[in-house]
Formats: sequence, C-alpha cells, structure tokens
Amino acid sequence: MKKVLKSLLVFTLAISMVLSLAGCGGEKKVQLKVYNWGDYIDQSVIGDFEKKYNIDVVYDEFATNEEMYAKIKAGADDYDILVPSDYAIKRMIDEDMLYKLDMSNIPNYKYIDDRFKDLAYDPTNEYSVPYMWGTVGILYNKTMVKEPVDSWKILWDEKYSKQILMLDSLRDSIGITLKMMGYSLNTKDEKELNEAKELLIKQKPLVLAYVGDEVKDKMIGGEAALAVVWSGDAIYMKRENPDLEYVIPKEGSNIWFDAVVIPKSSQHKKEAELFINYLCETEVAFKNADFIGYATPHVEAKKMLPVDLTSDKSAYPEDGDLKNSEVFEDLAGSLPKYDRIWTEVKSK
Ligand code: N2P
Repeated sequence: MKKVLKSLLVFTLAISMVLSLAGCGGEKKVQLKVYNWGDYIDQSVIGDFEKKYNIDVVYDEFATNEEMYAKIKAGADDYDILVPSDYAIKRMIDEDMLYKLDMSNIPNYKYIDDRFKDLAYDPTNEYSVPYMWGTVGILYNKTMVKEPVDSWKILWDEKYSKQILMLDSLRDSIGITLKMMGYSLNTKDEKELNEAKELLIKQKPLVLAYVGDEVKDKMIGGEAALAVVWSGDAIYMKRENPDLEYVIPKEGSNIWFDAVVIPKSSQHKKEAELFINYLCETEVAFKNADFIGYATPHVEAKKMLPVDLTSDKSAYPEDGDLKNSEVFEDLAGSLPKYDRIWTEVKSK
C-alpha cells in the first residue's frame, strides 16, 4: 500500500513538473480579437493567419458603425482590430479611442492606391489602413420592376407596397431620404431633418422589413422587388441571382471607405499591426475582395480580380456615377437628432 502511495506521489510530482515546465517554457499563444462587419472577409484567410503566425484569432461581427461604436465606447471588450467606416473613424480619432499605427510594421501599405490616402477622416493616414470601399444604392429584381430605376423615389411608390427592403442603419436610411430631396446627407438643418423623418414614417407601411445581412437571402430568393444595399453585397447577390440589378440613383448617394484601425483597448498592438499588414498582402487582399465582392483599394489585388468584377460599375463605379455622392461626416452634436428620428421611425 505504502509503495502504491509513494509511486502515486512520484507520478503526481512528475506530471506537475511537466505541466509547469510547459507553462513557463512555451509562450502563451496571443489571442487577437477582431471586430468586423458581417460577411466581410474570406474566413480562410483567418485560419491561414493563425497557422502562419501561431496566433489565435477571435472573430466577432457587427451590422452597423453605431453598434460597433457603442460596444467599444462601453469598454465591454478588449478588441485589437476594428473595421469602421470613415465617419466612425473620425469620431473615434477625435475621442482619442484609437492608437496611431506604426507604419514600419505595415510595409504592405505601399500597395494601397493613393486615391484612398489623405482622406478627410484620417488626413495624415496615421490611424487607419483602407480595407474596402463602395456605395449605397438600389438593388432591384428585373422580373418584378419593369420601369427604369434611377431615383430613390421608387422606394416611396405604393405600387411596391411590402416589396421594399430598407437598411436597418440610421445614417444610410436617413441619408438616402435626404439625398432624394436634394439635401446633403450630412445636414444638421432641423427643417430638412424633419422632412426626412416625415417621409420615412410615410414610407413605413410600404416597407417589408428593415434588414442587415439578411437582405442577401431575401433578394436572392425573390422575396422582395427593391432593396437598399451596399455595393459589394449587390455584387454577391447579382452573382447568385442574375435577375438582380444595382443602380446608384441620379440624386446621388453615399460613397464610403471602411478601414482597419486599432482601438486603445488593444492588448496586442504589435500583433494587430502584423494582422493589418497581412490583410494588405496581395494574395490575401485578392482573396477577400474576390470572395466578398466589395471594391478593394489594393492596387495589386485589383489587377488579379476577374475582369467581369472590376469592369462592373456596381462595384467599381466611375467618377461620373458618383458626381452627386458624398462621404458621411461625423455629426458630432447633431447625432442625437438623427438618433431620435430613427427611433421614432422604427417605433411607429
Ligand atoms: C458587409 C458590410 C459592408 C460595409 N456586410 C458597408 N460599409
């Protein structure tokens, strides 16, 4: 019995020595927390990154800039990587929520087209690296809509009652309503904003649903005739259902830039920069742009894409298609007004 106890003790000691050696010898794997838009990456590149650098990636998704911002501001999670749009980046810079990037760790930044540098949201390119860009427009089903689609006004046509999908995103939905009336989608004017609110309330009975990424299944499945969508998602849906077409209405739209940033909650700035640099590797940038359909700002990756994608003006509009379009600005003090409008519209 004694002998058994003794050998048990020796065995336990041996095991705990092995465990503690493993603990101090092998470095603990870094866990990189990435927070990106839904359906906005080719997941295989995440697995490849984990293998290549022996880093674990925890990957979460958001549906709007507002959702992402609220979560970061609340300090709920220590994310290392975010992919906000222009105006949200500007706000986070102003509120000191982002790290400056050490560009010597991101040499692949050289592949980013100059037209996506020095933009107003990050004029010195110190905080963000462009990921994708695009527009907001109308996706319609040619078998259900027989007339030409060139104006936001069609989304208020009673003929299409309960066949219209709107984006569940306050800047986009209020923004296109303002554009329809010929106003700026960054207006702070009380009267213009009230008009937009009344119009959105009036439109509500015609709206089948306010949606996010579900728009894709619904439009591919022919459940609605018209939807407000982002350009890259339009590409994806057109590939799946050739009856679908995308237009940027003549009144103009929103042109947006989504870029990668490191929030100050990050515990792993070096690895986060490694991840950004990895996203800018030509092969990786190509895979992402090819898979999701959004337009890449990466010069070399764009060259590798199929011509039918890069020549499709839905994804890569020409300057002429964008002449009345604007970039969202951070609304600062006027944001609560927009918030109230959207809450009122949604609760009617
Ligand atoms: C992808 C979301 C696209 C981002 N589902 C629009 N800025």
